[in-house]
Amino acid sequence: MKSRAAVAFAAGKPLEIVEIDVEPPRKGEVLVKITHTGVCHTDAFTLSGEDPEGVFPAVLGHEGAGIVVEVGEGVTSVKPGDHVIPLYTAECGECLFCKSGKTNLCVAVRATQGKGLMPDGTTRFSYKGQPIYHYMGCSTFSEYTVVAEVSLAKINPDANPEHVCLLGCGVTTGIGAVHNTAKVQPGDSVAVFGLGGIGLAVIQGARQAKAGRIFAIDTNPSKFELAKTFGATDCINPKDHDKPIQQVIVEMTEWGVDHSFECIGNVNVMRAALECAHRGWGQSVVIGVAGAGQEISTRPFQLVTGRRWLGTAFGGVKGRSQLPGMVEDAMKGDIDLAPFVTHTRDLEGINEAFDLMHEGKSIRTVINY
Ligand code: NAD
Ligand code: AHE
Ligand code: ZN
Repeated sequence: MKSRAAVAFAAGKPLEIVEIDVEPPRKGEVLVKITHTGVCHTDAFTLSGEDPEGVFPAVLGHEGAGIVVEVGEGVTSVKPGDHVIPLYTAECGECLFCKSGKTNLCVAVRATQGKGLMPDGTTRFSYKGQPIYHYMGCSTFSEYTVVAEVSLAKINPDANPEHVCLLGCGVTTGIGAVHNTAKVQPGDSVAVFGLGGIGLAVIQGARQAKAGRIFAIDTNPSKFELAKTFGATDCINPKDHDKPIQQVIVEMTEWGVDHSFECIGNVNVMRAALECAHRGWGQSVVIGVAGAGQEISTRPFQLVTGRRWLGTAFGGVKGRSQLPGMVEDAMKGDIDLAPFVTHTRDLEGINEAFDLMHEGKSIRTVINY
């Protein structure tokens, strides 16, 4: 079939809106009509050429919501008409990782997913006879996409897709990082570095966890107003200080914060986030994705004296078993998604969505097909 898609033909180039060919779903696969998709910083990261797994040409996008159109052989958990959220972290329930009960990092389709391919090692997308690669197992920048069955969460059809698409990545990642990774407790102090969709979701999660002081840090002060409405108690622009930001926070708290979260993808900020954690027990969660070849460092003494460095993918959330419940939470108002959607555009406006992100003007632009 034909599908309108925003194709990344090469790194560093704007996406091109073209009509691609989409093959039917094969065994264990599902054809999904995407109705809405967010644009996450990770899409921009991969488009920039910094992603070691970035392959081109590709259909990017991984923060979507849609409706099942057709299922391939053997698919039993979804049927045409079901409302779904594609998952870049699959949940097969059978692999070592799923069975461990310790992690959401299912490996069922991860190897081929990282190469831009379906689990059988081929692609369902082409343009003028040339293959187009998939992305993160989702490719939500195409109106019709093919996804592995294990990479689909079936959700309440009454949910607002313009909002719950954000549970496909950003909001789930931030809220999950607070509850599943850091396990923030009532009264704990929290520092959030980077106030985009991820950082603001961390703040929302911290408020749910009844955190005490919540420090919101960004070099763009226009983010502070929304951060405060989500629950930030102190907003800090590192540019307003001569001292390193970790020193500023340690001085404001005496010994540092109980939890810090890096939501930018900057390895220097990751160090600052670790070093503002409380002596003896403070922990720092890396959420941001850093470019190829970049590494984190700190004095080992920071760890010797009791700080812990953690990381999280998709907030530790198991997509098929836990995401439907988060959609229900959003429908009840326990997760507030509306403030994240600062802009909406049609598919033709997708490059503008990237511009708004880079200019610091948006939290999330949602593409409405
Ligand atoms: P975003 O671009 O919307 O937000 C980033 C924020 O960081 C912006 O407000 C920006 O002003 C701020 N910032 C930039 N440099 C800064 C600095 N030096 N100090 C303080 N603030 C600074 O991005 P996003 O969509 O919120 O994504 C954030 C990061 O999280 C990205 O690296 C993305 O790839 C990553 N991410 C990771 C996961 C995961 O599962 N681990 C999931 C989603 C996104
Ligand atoms: N491909 C990159 C890593 C990218 C990365 O870390 N992705 C996050 C999700 S970002 C969502 O916006 C993630 O979940 N990683 C775990 C996984 O299995 O992909 C690289 O460095 O190769
Ligand atoms: Zn994302």
